[in-house]
Amino acid sequence: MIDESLIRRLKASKKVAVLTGAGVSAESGVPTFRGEEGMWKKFKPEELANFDAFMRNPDMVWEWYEHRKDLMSKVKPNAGHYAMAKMEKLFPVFTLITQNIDNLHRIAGSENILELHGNIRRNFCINCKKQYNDEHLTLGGGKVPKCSCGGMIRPDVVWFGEMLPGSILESAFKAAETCDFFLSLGTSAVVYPAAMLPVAAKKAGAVLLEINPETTPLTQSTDYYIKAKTGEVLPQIVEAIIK
Ligand code: BV8
Ligand code: ZN
Repeated sequence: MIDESLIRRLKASKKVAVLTGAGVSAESGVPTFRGEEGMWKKFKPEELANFDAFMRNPDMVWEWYEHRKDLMSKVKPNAGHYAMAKMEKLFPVFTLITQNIDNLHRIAGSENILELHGNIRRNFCINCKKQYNDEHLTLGGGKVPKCSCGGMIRPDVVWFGEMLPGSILESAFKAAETCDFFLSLGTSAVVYPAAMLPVAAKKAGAVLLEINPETTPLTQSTDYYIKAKTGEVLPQIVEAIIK
């Protein structure tokens, strides 16, 4: 049962901001990073999601991303993504900040999306920065593709040790620091600077809700913590606001 006061305070909000993590896509079949079945169990982030690993072994890193591109092209948004898209229409100001690179929020119909860690459908040449969408590349060869200038092409995602896109991060902090209500959904809240956003929102006076089947380092600072899957509880929250 969702806390009455949570719904009342959410309904009364004019500006809402949301941070989503891999947990929101788990019910679509996209493996998370740090959960039990998490991807990082098999790989270490330092081995794959960083520029040095790519330069040391471009084909291996590229092949890992081809595997994830293939997986993400086959999955569909789940009820949690659709609930987020509906929620966007219920508030005068609604900002969806995502750490996910799987494009599922966009496919589910969300519009105002800040992609903090990039998007796996996009790629660029490390030499001349020319952009290549997946449809411009022949995937599946397991070999890093080459740009017309001869440079290697990499996925347009933020690797460890890399800066997040400046203007996107700035807009995310602005949304967090000016919202009335902040939802932290399906994230382990351990990757920075994204993990600073819910804390910044709380500090600026927002009501802070976390939805996650596991507690996280953020849980103790929340106003509300719902121990549940986002795909199950987000539609109930949208239902309750519309009523
Ligand atoms: C940077 C790449 C520095 C794309 C990823 C302090 C300040 C600044 C940086 C740091 C800092 N401390 C440490 C750092 C370095 C590092 C960092 O944070 N390390 C951590 C691990 C300690 N940060 C960085 O390197 C960042 N860059 O700051 O650069 C800099 C500064 C100046 C100049 C130059 C450089 C870059 C961070 C981005 C790294 N890229 N991915 C890709 O291949 O995917 S990170 C990776 O983790 C993903 O992007 C993912 O989005 C992100 C966060 O993970 P989550 O989304 O939370 O997923 P996770 O599996 O962890 O958790 C899932 C949760 O869902 C779980 O809690 C689970 O219980 C829950 N769940 C499961 N099922 C459900 C569910 N919830 C709801 N419903 C369900 N059904
Ligand atoms: Zn190039």
